[in-house]
Amino acid sequence: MNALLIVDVQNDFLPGGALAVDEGDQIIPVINELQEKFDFIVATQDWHPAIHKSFADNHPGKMIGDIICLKGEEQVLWPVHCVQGTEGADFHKDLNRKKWKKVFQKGTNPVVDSYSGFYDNSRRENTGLSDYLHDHDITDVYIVGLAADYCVKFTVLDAIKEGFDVNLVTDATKAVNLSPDDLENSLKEMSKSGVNLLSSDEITL
Ligand code: VGL
Ligand code: ZN
Repeated sequence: MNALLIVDVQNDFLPGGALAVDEGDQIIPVINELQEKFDFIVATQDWHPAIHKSFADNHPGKMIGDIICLKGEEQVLWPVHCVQGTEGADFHKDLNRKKWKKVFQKGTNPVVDSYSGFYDNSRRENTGLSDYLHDHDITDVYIVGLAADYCVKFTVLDAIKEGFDVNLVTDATKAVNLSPDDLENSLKEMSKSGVNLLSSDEITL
């Protein structure tokens, strides 16, 4: 059975937000149209406490984009974003949520970041997403959302590791591109791992 997995389509990742992804809003109508083709839809939500250690502001003297070591993992420092209960953490108002079965929140542990919708970056904790999909006999996952070079990429890679057939809908994702070739490199990395890249109009279920 097929599932649509919508990653982090939240105000802070959209134009005007704290960690805005260029043209991120362009994927909203594409995702809404795509939702009509699916019966099983779940979403992830970046959901940080204000004291989260991925925020540059919580490291005096450090700047956005600096890389530090956090609990043994390389950590990019981000602007304050997706703080629990704030408008920035909310889903975009035009994103249709009527058919969503469940939202999986991530990044709640203040000392570990969590890009993937399945596991935190240290792989010690999981969100329950994998069990939830397996329990509902989901075999094929179609992934959309933000950002292609961070949360979408790591969600895709984990979905493959968890045994799903994974499709990335390329016109329903956009990248942060801290470096200009981040999107291209991410697509290459995901392809090597076995993701199927396709555009939304190619999806006939
Ligand atoms: C994300 C950076 C920090 C994402 C979340 O959703 O891609 N990126 N937190
Ligand atoms: Zn985050």
